[in-house]
Amino acid sequence: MTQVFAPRRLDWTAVTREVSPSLGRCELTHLERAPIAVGLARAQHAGYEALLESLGCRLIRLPADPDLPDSVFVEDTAVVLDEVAVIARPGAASRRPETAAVAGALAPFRPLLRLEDPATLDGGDVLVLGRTLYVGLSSRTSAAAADQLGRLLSPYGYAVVPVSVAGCLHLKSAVTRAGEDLLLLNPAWVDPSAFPGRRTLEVDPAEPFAANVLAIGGQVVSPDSFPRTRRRLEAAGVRVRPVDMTELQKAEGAVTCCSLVFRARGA
Ligand code: CIR
Repeated sequence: MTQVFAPRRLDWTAVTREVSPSLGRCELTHLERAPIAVGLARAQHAGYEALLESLGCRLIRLPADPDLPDSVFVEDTAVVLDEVAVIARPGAASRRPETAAVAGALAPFRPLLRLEDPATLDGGDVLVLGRTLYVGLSSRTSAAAADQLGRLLSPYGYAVVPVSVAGCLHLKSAVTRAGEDLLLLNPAWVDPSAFPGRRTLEVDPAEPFAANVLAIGGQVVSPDSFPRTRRRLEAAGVRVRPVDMTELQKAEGAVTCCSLVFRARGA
């Protein structure tokens, strides 16, 4: 019998960037420096990219830059919405040159807006829920950036809500979207009452870093080092796609940071 395979639907575009050979010199805020096996980091990153492809993402892979240790963490360089993309001004000065290549990759898809000096913002601090952007006030992202973002995006119908975050690098270290109407969060790092009217699920207390998951088309990508939180997600009806991320985690990376995923249109 002839089998007919439906062509895989590529509903999403995902910008990624190869792991830099200098990843071991990454910025660190809350973790002690530990040796990173760059070859293994590359292999794990390739596994992450393959998983995104299997979830329906068309990848745009930017080349590694040996002078930019953290450039694999593309999420921090931009905020991509349906109408526009905002190029960030990362809080760590060493990371600001990362934005040029990402802006070049996004330009065919979205009109570009830019955050300007003195505002600083890492994309990891921006949680988009519908027409609301929750912006974490962290060591990387300033209140001035939340103000500027609000001014840039109000013409497009978006509201910006600043959120206090403590004990972790970014807002999205503490809370991410795990489904249409479900937030996964670590209440030690962000106050659940900052998200009124939203259904929330807490990480297992033994896995404080597990709140960062990447939701794509009804499934979530999550590091396989968080089995307890995975069980909580599955009990809540969420389909989890685990991925091995140990080396990027040593650089304070997580699953959302390694891509910019947006609805495919334009170009
Ligand atoms: C940094 O400190 O900027 C990098 N080593 C890690 C960035 C992780 N990005 C993210 O969670 N969005």
